[in-house]
Amino acid sequence: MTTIPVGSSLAEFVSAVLSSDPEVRELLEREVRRQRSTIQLIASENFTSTAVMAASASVLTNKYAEGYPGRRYYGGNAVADEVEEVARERARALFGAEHANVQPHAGAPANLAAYMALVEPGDTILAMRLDQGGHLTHGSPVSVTGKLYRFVAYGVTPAAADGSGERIDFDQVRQLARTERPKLIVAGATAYSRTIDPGTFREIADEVGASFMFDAAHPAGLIAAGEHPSPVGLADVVTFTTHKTLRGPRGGAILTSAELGKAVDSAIFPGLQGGPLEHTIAAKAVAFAEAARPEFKEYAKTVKANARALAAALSSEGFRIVAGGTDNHLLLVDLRDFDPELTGKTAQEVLDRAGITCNRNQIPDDPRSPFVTSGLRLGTAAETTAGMGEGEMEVIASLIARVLRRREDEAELEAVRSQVRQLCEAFDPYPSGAGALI
Ligand code: DSN
Repeated sequence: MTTIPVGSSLAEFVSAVLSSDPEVRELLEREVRRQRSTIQLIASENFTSTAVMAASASVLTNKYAEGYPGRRYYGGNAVADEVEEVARERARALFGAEHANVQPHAGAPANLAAYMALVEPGDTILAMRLDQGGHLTHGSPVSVTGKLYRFVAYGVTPAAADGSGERIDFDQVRQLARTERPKLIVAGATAYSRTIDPGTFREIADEVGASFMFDAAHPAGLIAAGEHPSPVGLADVVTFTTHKTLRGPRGGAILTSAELGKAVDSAIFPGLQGGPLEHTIAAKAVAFAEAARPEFKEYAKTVKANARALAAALSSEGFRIVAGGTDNHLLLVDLRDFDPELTGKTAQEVLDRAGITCNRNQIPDDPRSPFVTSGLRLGTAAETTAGMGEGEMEVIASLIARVLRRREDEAELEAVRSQVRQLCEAFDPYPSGAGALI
C-alpha cells in the first residue's frame, strides 16, 4: 500500500500511486514531457484544468450507473445521480438548451444517437462531405453511419483568388435538399475555418420539411463563449465534444428540446451505450462551470485572434490559407503554393521532428489521398490555454516555414527544435506541475 503524505499535490499523488506500475508510469512521464516540450497545434486538442483532470481520475470510475438520474438499474447511485444532474443543469444553462444528455462517451456515439433519435435506417441525410471539411460520422462509407443511412453530400464553393471561395455552398445545399428530400440535414465540420450559419440551414430544412442537426464538436467552446453563432434553438439536436475548444474531458454531449429529450436519451441508453462514465461526467460538470466564467469568454476571443494571426503570418510566408483565412480556432493550409512537391504527410512528419505537432488534412478537392493530402490543419485552442498570444503565433509561423523550406537540413531542424523548447518553457501548459498528473 502506497502512503501518500497529507498535503501532496495531485501530481505527487498520481506519481506515488503509479510507482506500483513503472511501465505505465514511464509512459505517462514520457507523454508529459512531450506535451510540455512541443507545440500543440492539433485543432481538436486542448489542455484541461487540474480540476477537470482530478474529476476524471475520481472514484466515480468505480460506479455503475446504467440509466439516468432517478431511474438507474443499480443501487448506490445517490451521488452519481447528483453529479449527472449537476452536469446536465450546467450544460443546459451554458448553452441555453432545454434538455442535455451528458452521457455520450465521445462525439461519434453522440452523432449516431442523434441520427437514431431523428431518422430511421435507410432514410436520406444531407451532410458535408468528408473531403470538403465534414466528418467520418457524417456518412462516410467506412463509418457505420454511411452503412445505416443513405447520405447525400454537399461541399464548399470553388476556391477564389481573393479568398472569398471555399465557403459552404448553400445553393448546393438548397438544391440537394429540394431534389433529394432528406429527412435530416446535418451542419458541422472538422476542417472548416469559417463561421457556420445555423439560421440558413434551419431555413432550408424548414423548406423541405427536414430535421436539422448541428455537430458543434469543434466550435462548442466558441459557442459557449458567444464567439460563434449558437445553433441551440435553431437545430433540433446539437451534438458536441467536450474536449476541443470547450476545454473539458474527452467525451461528448447532446443538447435538444424538451420534446426530443426522451428520444435522444433512449438512443444513448439503452440504444447505443451501457454504463455512463460518471467520472467523466463529473469532469464535464467542472468544465461547463469553467466555460461559464468571464475568463473563458476572453480565452475564446484570444483563440480566434491567435488563429487569425497564425493564418496571416503563414500567408506572408507563402502558404495559401484555405477560404482566405479563419473565423474560428482553426485554419487549413494548402501547401501547394509554398512547395508543389510537399505533401501534408511529409509536412506533418518533419514538423513533428522539429517539435511542432499538427495533423495533415485534405483540402477541398484535394488531388492527393486522405493518407497523403496537400494540406495541414492547425488550431490555436491548446497553445492559447498555455498563454500564447499573437506574437508567438508569428514566431510559430516562421518556425513552420523554416522547417518546411529546409526539411532535409538536420541542423536547421535541430535549431528550430531548440527554439521550440525555449518557447514551450515560457508557455508551460502545466506551470504549477499540478496539472501534469505525474
Ligand atoms: N478527431 C476529431 C478532429 O480531430 O477533428 C474529429 O473526429
